[in-house]
Amino acid sequence: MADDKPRFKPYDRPAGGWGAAAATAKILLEQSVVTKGSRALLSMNQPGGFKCPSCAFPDAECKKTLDFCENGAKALAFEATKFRVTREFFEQQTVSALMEQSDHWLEMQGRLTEPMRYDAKTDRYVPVGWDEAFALIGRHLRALDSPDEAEFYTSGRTPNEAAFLYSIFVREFGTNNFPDCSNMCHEPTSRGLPPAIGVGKGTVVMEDFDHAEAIFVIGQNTGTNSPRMMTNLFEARKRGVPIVAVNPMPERAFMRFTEPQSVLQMASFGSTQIASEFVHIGIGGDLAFMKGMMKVMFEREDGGEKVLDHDFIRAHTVGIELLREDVGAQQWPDIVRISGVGEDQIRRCAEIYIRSNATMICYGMGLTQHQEGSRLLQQVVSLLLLKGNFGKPGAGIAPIRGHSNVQGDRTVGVDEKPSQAYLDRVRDVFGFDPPRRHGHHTVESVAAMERGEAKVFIGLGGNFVRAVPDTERSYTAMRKLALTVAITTKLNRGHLVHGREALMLPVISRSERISTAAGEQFLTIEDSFSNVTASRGVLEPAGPHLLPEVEIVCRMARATLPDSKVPWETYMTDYNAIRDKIAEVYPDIYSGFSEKIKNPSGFHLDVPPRRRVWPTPDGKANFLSFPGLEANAPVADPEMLRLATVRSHDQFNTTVYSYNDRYRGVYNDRMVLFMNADDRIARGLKAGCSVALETISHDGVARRVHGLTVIDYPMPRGSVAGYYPELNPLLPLDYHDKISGTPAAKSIPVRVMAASRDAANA
Ligand SMILES: Nc1nc2c(c(=O)[nH]1)N[C@H]1C(S)=C(S)[C@@H](COP(=O)(O)OP(=O)(O)OC[C@H]3O[C@@H](n4cnc5c(=O)[nH]c(N)nc54)[C@H](O)[C@@H]3O)O[C@H]1N2
Ligand SMILES: Nc1nc2c(c(=O)[nH]1)N[C@H]1C(S)=C(S)[C@@H](COP(=O)(O)OP(=O)(O)OC[C@H]3O[C@@H](n4cnc5c(=O)[nH]c(N)nc54)[C@H](O)[C@@H]3O)O[C@H]1N2
Ligand SMILES: [Mo]
Repeated sequence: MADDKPRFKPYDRPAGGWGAAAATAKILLEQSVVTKGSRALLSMNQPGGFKCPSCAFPDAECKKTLDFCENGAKALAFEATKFRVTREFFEQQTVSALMEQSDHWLEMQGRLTEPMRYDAKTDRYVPVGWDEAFALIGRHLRALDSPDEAEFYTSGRTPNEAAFLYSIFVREFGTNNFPDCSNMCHEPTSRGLPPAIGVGKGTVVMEDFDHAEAIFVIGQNTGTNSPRMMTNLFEARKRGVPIVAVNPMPERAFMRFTEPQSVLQMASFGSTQIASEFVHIGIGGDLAFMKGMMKVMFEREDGGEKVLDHDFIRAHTVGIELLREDVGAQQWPDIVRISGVGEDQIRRCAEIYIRSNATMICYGMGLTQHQEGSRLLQQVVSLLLLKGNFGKPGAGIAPIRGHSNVQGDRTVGVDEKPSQAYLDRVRDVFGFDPPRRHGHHTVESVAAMERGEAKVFIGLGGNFVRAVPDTERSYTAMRKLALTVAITTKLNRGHLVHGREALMLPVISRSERISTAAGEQFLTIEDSFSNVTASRGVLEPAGPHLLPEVEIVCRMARATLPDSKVPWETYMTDYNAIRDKIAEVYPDIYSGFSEKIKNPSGFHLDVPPRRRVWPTPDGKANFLSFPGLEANAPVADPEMLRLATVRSHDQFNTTVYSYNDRYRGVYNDRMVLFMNADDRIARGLKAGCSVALETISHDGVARRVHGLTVIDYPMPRGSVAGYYPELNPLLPLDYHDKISGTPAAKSIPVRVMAASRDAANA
């Protein structure tokens, strides 16, 4: 718990700059890794070094001698920490006692050092040998009535080599049950974009920032979650490029930012206003906002002006008529009411868009995590298509991915709905018949556990129970399992909420060296812009008993599949042999992998829309229809507020580094509710009072979170925000995007319940 009183003090300094530099130094000190951490930081994102374990934003093409940010340094410091969780630690406390500790406390205990097995008799984790651990996994998996009774989760820090082998192992075992962190994240990108442009990835590369004439950043907190992208926005701003930030929270980095890489700004305490246009959108208002922009464009066309790229539309697209009809039917008062944005500002943004010959639209969870996230993204595509913003320098769609290799994991086979063509390739390359029926995504896997149909859960990284919706329900579901396995670096809630038997298997992390019988090995990852680069750890592993993720996957496979057709022994030691197989399974994008990866800055995986080639069924880019203005089902309840669950500046997903959120001015507390003062007053609440939130739903389940301190914050009326994962109990499992299954974590309908005596207005 927080050790001090909660404090709210608006942050009046720029984001980045000396504040970030001071924070970086403090973290290295706290984790007692100043020398080791600083040395490692010099290798991070440099040729011959390792890839930052934090976000998926690409490297800066070696332009900088240092390429990391405060939050990358944080991720590294917490990975390289001197603190250790040993067998003595587990001797001293039961799992039930550990359950009482906060997520922050669990994280602070340090790196796991040896494999552990849950002992039900003593309610403690006890040491287990690696061989015994793999044998236990093999026994459980082989005992299942059907391979579909197992769920194989992946979190996006896993490198390509481990993820590829995992996907082969699980398919040879016989299921496509691949719940993945991406299912809660950019799955609307993976599922929504292919019908529109033929690929489920972004279409921009780093150089596009240098050629863009306008940049929209929608629903993304860049300064906190992809800080290195601020450098690109800063450079673009210096060139006079308009930057439109669309967000219900006036995130600090868009307002004022000091570029830590700029000697001049650092020396002069200067800062730059990054957003030339800040659009203070209501939660879920983006569809209406974009339709408003399109309406302006069609109106201008009707008036005889030429604002659309007609040549592009004629040559490359189908379906504009339906879009035009739908947009024409939308009325300004509705657009303004639902978006929460004034008509004049929407017209101004449309003007910026019309004048620009090359526009990039970047987005994050503020767009994906809605009930119609996938279809919403298809309208981002429509907006871009209207001006031919694909396949030219400076233009395109830019989903800013989360985990450092989440995109790569999907590319190399972690996919619960694999294509038949891919399965044919796996069959031809490996000589076994992979299962053809589709498997479970994350939400479906929790439902399967709940029904008692799933028996085994294996987590290759991540903190599944804490990341998924409906916390209590998910805990109960998880506890029904026969075996849970966590392949992991550090202690988290997912190890404490476990099956009847449980294993904790510690791994060598991204920043650490991997040596096998065949010598030192490197790994590869794919960033948000589809660049594949090598990652070589430089630090000694956190302990002598840790194993690389690749080896863990190979040994699970050997223990489970005695008659396997795959040479696991070879892959365990020689990672080039794995890359050769990746090249065979994906010849279109990965041929010559082992050669190409020798290039110090890696190589780019082909994204056909960059060449104006559309791998859709009709070979065209499609304007897909999504009538109306709402990205979430309207709720007829006058008390309703839309809740967005967001990240603070001091967390990485479920990992809580501290209780502060510097840029939003929150200190010593995460149980806060950001609310517009008028919404508070309208509910008769005092500033700073404590409230409970309750989800508005119709399934008869009461979902409440108590003890939230109300903070008067510049939120649009009707929109509130608080922190993930503390507020996950409010997110119903079934409240998700229908196409992708992604939980609508940014638009939970809630009502405020006055929770304590001081709540009523004085
Ligand atoms: N330091 C750090 N870096 C990270 C992570 C981390 O936890 N910490 N997580 C990584 C991962 S896995 C991911 S996916 C990314 C996440 O990076 P982001 O996408 O930036 O994640 P969030 O904090 O969830 O919030 C996104 C933003 O959406 C806004 N928003 C909420 N609702 C709406 C809406 O209806 N419309 C619009 N336009 N905006 C809205 C919020 O105010 C917030 O600014 O970051 C990655 N990088
Ligand atoms: N309400 C709400 N829920 C959300 C979100 C939200 O915005 N709101 N965001 C969603 C999103 S975008 C995501 S991506 C998910 C995140 O879901 P996950 O990816 O499951 O969660 P993380 O917190 O990133 O996982 C952290 C754990 O990964 C392990 N780990 C760290 N590094 C390594 C490594 O190198 N190898 C291995 N094997 N393990 C490692 C450590 O044990 C650490 O505790 O949460 C989702 N849930
Ligand atoms: Mo994510």
